[in-house]
This record gives sequence, structure tokens and C-alpha cells, in this order.
Amino acid sequence: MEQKQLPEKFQEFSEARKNGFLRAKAVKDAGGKIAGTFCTYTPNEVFDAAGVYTVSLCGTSDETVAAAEAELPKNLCPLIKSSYGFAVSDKCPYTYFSDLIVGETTCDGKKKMYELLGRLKDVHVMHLPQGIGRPYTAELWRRELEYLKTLLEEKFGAEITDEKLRAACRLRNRLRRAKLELMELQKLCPPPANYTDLYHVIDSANFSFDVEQSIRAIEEMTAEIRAAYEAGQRPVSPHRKRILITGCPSTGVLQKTVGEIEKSGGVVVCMENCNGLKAAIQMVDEQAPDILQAIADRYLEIGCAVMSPDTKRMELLQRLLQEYRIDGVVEIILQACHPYAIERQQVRETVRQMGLPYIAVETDYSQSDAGQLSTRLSAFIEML
Ligand code: BJ8
Repeated sequence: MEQKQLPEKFQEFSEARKNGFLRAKAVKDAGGKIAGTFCTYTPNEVFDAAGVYTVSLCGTSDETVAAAEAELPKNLCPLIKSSYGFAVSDKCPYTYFSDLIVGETTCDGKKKMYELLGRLKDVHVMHLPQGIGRPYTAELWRRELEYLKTLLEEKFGAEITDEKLRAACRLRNRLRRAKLELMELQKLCPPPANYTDLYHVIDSANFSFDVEQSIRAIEEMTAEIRAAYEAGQRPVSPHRKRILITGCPSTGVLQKTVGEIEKSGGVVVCMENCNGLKAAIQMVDEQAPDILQAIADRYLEIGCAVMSPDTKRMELLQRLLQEYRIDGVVEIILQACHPYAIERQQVRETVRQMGLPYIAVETDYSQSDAGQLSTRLSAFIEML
């Protein structure tokens, strides 16, 4: 049988979001339970230990924004409008199949949207403490995890033991390591892939309903990309400028940002945002005597602009700028996202202190600014 080439395999991963619908249906037909989630702070291990599958419900398309705007303000982040629009217009099978939706009190827009969503579906909101550095923050978040644990046990008749939590931590840590190893290939000069390709491999795990299978698929891709590189394949020119992406989640604007950068002489070697390293870089301490606390602690290590102060994001950025030998930073800000729009000042200072150029682009899920974005991004790359 003819071996598939890497581009064909990347193409298969790009279909994962669409093909996952069938897997979600199979899960439901077999009596499985699904929880829809929205955020990197969602403690997946607690759901795994309850035998409940998780799937991301973050909207990434402009298609349902108009439906959402019938109830939500126009001047709201597209991720929130798209997500709510999918729920209210019944267009997202993942939302439809979800037995429970779990959100967190991150930004005000999401927090208030969940209240409306609660009229359509069973919604549980975890109260994320945002005061990093307080002596009781970890305790507060642990209490929220305990509350979630009890809720899942009661709703789904599950028993969540420490052993199950520990096993879930081991599994999720393996998935994170697999993703990290793949992303870290981009440290090579020149990098072995365009990020638009790697992105789909990483994102596919959100829709697989089988963590073991996701780990295997990602590890296989890492091995193949590495082998092709060692055999001399260089799909990316060494003259391309090495770009780090930071800011808001970027799936809904991937082509007009990352795609444009890669068309204009740049290559994204690192995504710091929730679609990339930030979501995979911290591990749970599997040996910790109090495993629930260890899970809580791990999630509080995530740097996000909803935290105050958001020192963890700045520390991670500084580290990544060096490790990935970055030439320039592009920050993606979704329109009306106040946390990231305001925090851009600190990011710009952090990046410039390291002697690197920085640009922020504010955009939404429509195509109306695609031309303008392309011009700005290619001018930025040219200037590097
Ligand atoms: S951990 S980045 S997934 S909160 S929805 S804050 S874009 S206005 S998504 Fe996020 Fe969790 Fe943080 Fe990551 Fe802004 Fe829009 Fe709010 Fe957003």
C-alpha cells in the first residue's frame, strides 16, 4: 500500500473537528456522557475520573454571530458570540450532544453568556479565583474542584476516587508531553513545518473522545516529521522570520493571521496562546499526596489576561522568546476582548525589553479586514 505523505496526513487532521461529530454520536449511542467546555482552566482530569468525555465548544466561525447578536451586544468578543450563536441556533452537534456544559468565571463576557446559555442547556460555572498571589487562592480553586467532583458524581452516578484522579493525571500529562514534543520541533532552525499544519494535529485532540488514540496520533506525527527532517527535507526556508503568536485563542482567525504570516515570509514557530504551549506546558504532580490539590495547583499555573496580576504569562513569554529564537511577536486580540486588549501594554514592554519587535492586531471572525490584516502583517515581516 502506498505510504501517505506528510501533507496528506496534515490534511486528515484538519478534518478532525468535522469528523468528531460522528465520534460524539457514537459515544452517545453507546450510553456515554459528554461535557462541553470552553476554557484551558477546565480541569479535564476530574471529568476523566468520572468517565465523562469532554469536548471544546468554543465557536470559531462567523456563521452564527448574527443569531447571537439577537440577544447579545454586537460589541462583544466573536468567540463568545459564535459559541452562543451555535447553541441558540442548534447548529453545533457538540453542544447538542453535551449532557452538561462547564464554564469558568474568566472574562465578564463569557461569565454572563453562561447565564443565558443556562436557559438552553444544563450549565455549571466554576468560580475561578483571579487574584494570583493570595495565600488562599489555591484553596479556593480546590474547593471549586471538589464542588465539580460532587456535581459529576451526583449527576452521572460516578464515583471519583483518588486512584482514578491519579490515573487521569498520568494520561493527561502524557497527552501534554506529546503535544509539547511536537510543538518543540519548531525550535529547530529552520523549523520542520508550518504552524498552520501543526496546529490541526494539536487541535484534533479536542475532538477525538479517545485520549490514548490522540497521544498515539500526535507521537506518530512527531516521529514522522523528525524523520523527514533528519532525512534532509526542509519544507520551510531558513530565511523565514521566526514568529511567536500570543494573545487570544486564534482558531477562528487562523488563516487571516497565521496563514498570512506564513504567506509573507514569516513562519510561526511558537504559539504561546491557548491553542498552543500555554495549554500544555504545565504538568500535574502525579505523586502529590493530595491529588485534587495538585490538579488545582496545575491549572492555576496557566497565565491568562483574566488573571490579576498576570505575571505567569509574562514569565512564560520571556522564556519562549529565547528558547524559540524569536525574530518578532504578533499578538492577536479578538475584538472587544478587554483583558487582552489592556494587557497588550505589558506584553509590548516585555517583548521590547528583550529587544524584539512587536505588533498587535485586533480582529474578529469576519473576512472584512482580511486585506488590511494581510498588508499590516506583511509590512511587519518585511521590517524584521
Ligand atoms: S485561559 S484565553 S480559554 S479565558 S472569551 S478572554 S477572547 S473576551 S478565551 Fe480564554 Fe480560558 Fe484565558 Fe484561554 Fe477575551 Fe473573548 Fe473573553 Fe476569551
